[in-house]
Amino acid sequence: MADEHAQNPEVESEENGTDRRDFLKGGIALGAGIIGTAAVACAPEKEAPAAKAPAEAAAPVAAPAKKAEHAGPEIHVPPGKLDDYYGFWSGGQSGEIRIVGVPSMRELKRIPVFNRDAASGWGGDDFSKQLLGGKLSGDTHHVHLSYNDGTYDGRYVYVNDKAGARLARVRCDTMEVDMITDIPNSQGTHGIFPQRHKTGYVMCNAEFRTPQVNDGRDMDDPTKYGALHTAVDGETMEVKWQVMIEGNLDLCATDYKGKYSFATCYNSEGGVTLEEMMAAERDHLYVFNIAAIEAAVKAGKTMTIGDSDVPVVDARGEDGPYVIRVPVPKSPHGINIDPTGTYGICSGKLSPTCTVVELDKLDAVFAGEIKPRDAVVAEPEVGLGPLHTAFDGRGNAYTSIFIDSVVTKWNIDKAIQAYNDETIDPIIQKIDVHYQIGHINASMSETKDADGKWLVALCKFSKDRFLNVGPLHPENDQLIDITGDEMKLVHDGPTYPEPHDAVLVKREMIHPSKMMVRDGPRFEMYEKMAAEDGVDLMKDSKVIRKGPNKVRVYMVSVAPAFSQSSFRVKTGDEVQLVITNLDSVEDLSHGMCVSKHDVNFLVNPQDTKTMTFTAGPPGVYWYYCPWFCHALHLEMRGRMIVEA
Ligand code: K7E
Ligand code: CUA
Repeated sequence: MADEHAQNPEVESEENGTDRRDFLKGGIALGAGIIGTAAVACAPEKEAPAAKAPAEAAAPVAAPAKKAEHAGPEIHVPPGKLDDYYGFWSGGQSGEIRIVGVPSMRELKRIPVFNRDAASGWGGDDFSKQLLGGKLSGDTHHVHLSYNDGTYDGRYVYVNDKAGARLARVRCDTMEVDMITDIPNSQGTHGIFPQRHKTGYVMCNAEFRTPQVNDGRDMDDPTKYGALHTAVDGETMEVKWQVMIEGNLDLCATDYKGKYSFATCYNSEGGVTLEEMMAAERDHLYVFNIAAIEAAVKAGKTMTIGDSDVPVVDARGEDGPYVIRVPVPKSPHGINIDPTGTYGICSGKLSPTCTVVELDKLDAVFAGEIKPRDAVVAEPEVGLGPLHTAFDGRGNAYTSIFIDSVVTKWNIDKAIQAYNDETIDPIIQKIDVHYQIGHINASMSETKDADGKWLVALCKFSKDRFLNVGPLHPENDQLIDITGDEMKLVHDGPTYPEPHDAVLVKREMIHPSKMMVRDGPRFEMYEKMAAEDGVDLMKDSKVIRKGPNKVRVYMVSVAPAFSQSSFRVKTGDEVQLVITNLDSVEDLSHGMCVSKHDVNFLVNPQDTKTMTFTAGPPGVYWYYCPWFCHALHLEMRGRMIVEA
């Protein structure tokens, strides 16, 4: 049996598919047992698709009439041809961002953000070390680009670090991080979303409630805990203001007009244990009124917390001018705004439903004319464990269903009709994904230009889909063609754990530079240093003793040589290497590696990099260019002579 499996994994899929696809349902039932009433929200008998035999569940729920086979767009991108979309993937625990070409699903680049990257030297060179402040890990979940007028402006990519409560920015010309901002008074910075009417705020949610101030007080009194919804200026990366709220803030979204931001809230109970967090049947979608908050900040109706001088608006407790709470079934997760900006769709997670909120009704809610729940216009049942929703620009929504391991395609208008007419079924199709899908996104889905071509399903488990590579399996990023009436799975993409979210951006919108762009905070740092030493970074080659134990070494490189074939320092010296790559040939990167000193960094064409280290015991240490750059690449080296 085992042999047979090894040789024919497809047979195994067929045979054991049921177990594999359904194993988490058992887990949930168990969890529900512990927490009592939670069973109601996800009782299998309440959820029709789950009760079906797997083969049946896999079939479209509303079987569409037989149609001519839909050909679909070409997924194969031949050698030498380019993809249509840049996919920006968060790297999860790897702390990075990845650029993936879509539809080929080829990984094109990794952008180190909160991690140490040996290839580029990120985390080791002086600039990144300063940005990271000594931290070398992070947990990136959500990647979003800067906007103008409802679509991407091609300038920045923002990404959160849940572990360190930070927000980083990548510039799209160099595809490097230029700024990182610490979010004050926060832990578990999770959902982020930039404003979409222009490059304004990037809103950041704190998922974990903590004592405010978190300095040892109130540790055993969770009623005094709070969480912050934070506005960071997307241009300057300064924290502008925060709103304090009583519940956990999970996913984040913004509208298309610049009026509102949103946060899903699980644990409105304010619990600190699983049982406490799941006690109530309802949680909330928080809606933040940005103009009202700005007015309060301007009028000084704010406080500060601890050492932070960021103005904080206290909006805990009742609905008011700053925030309203739309009741939704317990423990919601994703909040996604449809491309027309009309609806916010809140995915149920523990409830098999998506709650559709009509955004134009929110003004009336804030005015006290209608109740928050009156803004809900639909609540379709989509499957067990709905997490996130994407859009095709044709009125359809695609929700990732974690427990059922499917993507559910449903029609928003029909769901609204079905809210008052049970005979209408808004569900168009459910397609199996492999397995346990988390995020989902469609091409341009988070913009008004959603084009309904490709859907990416980021599956948390790959199980039998790839060769066994040991206990840690790859994730499985699947590509689905959504151009036709029916979704079609067209590609499995193994990825290193753990992409959470991805956005797909038309390639015309992104314009990376082939040479380093010599501006921004990194170059300000180098120019200041060079000015202090009277050095021209683009031509000078100098060894400058800066103190009894401090040496700065300026060098330039042109393939296949460094401008110095040797330099001298003393044991124990703090040595700072400043290397400029003068080559202006596309793709001609050099680097600097110093033998036995843990010094290794990349210097791209027209770039400068610096790294600081301590010179070791007396002796000769070869430094060399580690990037294959020339026929004489191996000769591109010199001696660091360390004297006693
Ligand atoms: Cu759903 Cu961190 Cu976006 Cu993961 S979160 S799935
Ligand atoms: Cu320069 Cu290898």
